[in-house]
This record gives sequence, structure tokens and C-alpha cells, in this order.
Amino acid sequence: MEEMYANDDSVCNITVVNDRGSSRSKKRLIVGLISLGILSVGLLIGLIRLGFLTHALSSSAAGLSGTKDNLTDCLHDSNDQISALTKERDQLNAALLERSNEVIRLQSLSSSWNKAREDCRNKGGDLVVINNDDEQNFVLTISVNSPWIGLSEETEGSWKWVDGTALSSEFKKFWGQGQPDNAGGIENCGQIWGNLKAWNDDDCDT
Ligand SMILES: [Ca+2]
Ligand SMILES: [Ca+2]
Repeated sequence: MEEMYANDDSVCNITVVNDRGSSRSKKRLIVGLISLGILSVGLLIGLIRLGFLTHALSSSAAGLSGTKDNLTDCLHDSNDQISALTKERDQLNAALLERSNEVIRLQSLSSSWNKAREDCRNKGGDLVVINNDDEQNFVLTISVNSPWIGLSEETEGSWKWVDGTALSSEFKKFWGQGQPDNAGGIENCGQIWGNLKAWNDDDCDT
């Protein structure tokens, strides 16, 4: 805005600043500064929250990593235990097989029930006593020929095991068909019929 100004020496034409326009500019500047401040504060809050979130994610990742390590250790321990148990099982099976073969060899090669029992006793054992179905099945599994078992008659019809117990009627089902038949009146000792997988009474001195 231009105004004329005169004094005794001159007349001046000067530009007068519009106070109203200047005030609006100041207001815009203040509003701009406030907006910029608010934006800066918001940005700062966002950065702080991002920092917390990053820290939380890092903690979670560290926790998951620790859990993974623990599970991996447990898996390794389990594998080690399985390997140890497998090795122990194999050793037991080998020992059992060796023992079984020894028992069968002694029983099969002996010509008489008394000789077979003597051989077993010399090895620190005795002829086998069968106490249940599992033992019967196991003996059948390892029987190759027709080995003697620890069963004999003190008197005809009175069967006893070598440990002194009487033969339970429960196990008479293990006799082969038609057995014991006391053939020839001289069969007083028990054996496994290798082919039939059943018991037979036979001559103790066979
Ligand atoms: Ca008999
Ligand atoms: Ca017989």
C-alpha cells in the first residue's frame, strides 16, 4: 500500500506495510510451526513405539530360539537313550540266543533225561520248568530237535517238575495228541516233540 507523505522539503511516496497482511502471515507461520511441532511429537512417539515393538520382537525371537535349543537338546538326549537301549537290547538278545543255543545243545545231544539234567546242572542250571504260556512258546521257539524238559513221573500219572512242583492241570493242554501214553509202559520223562511242537512222554533212558 502506497501513501503520500509531505513535509516542508519534499513529498514522499512511500510503501506502507499492510499490518493486516503481516498478521495473517504470522498466524500462518505460527500454525505451521505448531503443526510441525505436533508432527514431530507424533513422529517421536511413533519412533518410541517402534523401538518398544522391536525390543519385544527381539525378546520373543530370543525366547523362541531358547525353546528351540531346549527341544533340540531333549531330542538329542532321547536319541542317545534310544541308542543306549537298542544297544542293551541287542546285547541281551545275543546273550539270550547264546544261552538258548547252549540249553538246546545240552538237551538235544544228551541221550537220556538224567544225562541231560546232569549236563544242565554242570552248567549251573537245570532242565527247563515251564510255568506259563509265554515260557511254553519260548521253549517251542528255540527247540530244534526233541529236547528233554524238566518233567518226569515219580509214580505213574504223577508228573512233577524238577523244582518239585506238581504239573498243574492248566498245562496239560501242552501234551501232544494222545500223550502222555506211557508207550511200552516205560515212558516216564517229558520232552518237546520237535515236529509237533507239543509235549510227549518218552523213555527216560532213550
Ligand atoms: Ca509213564
Ligand atoms: Ca509218549
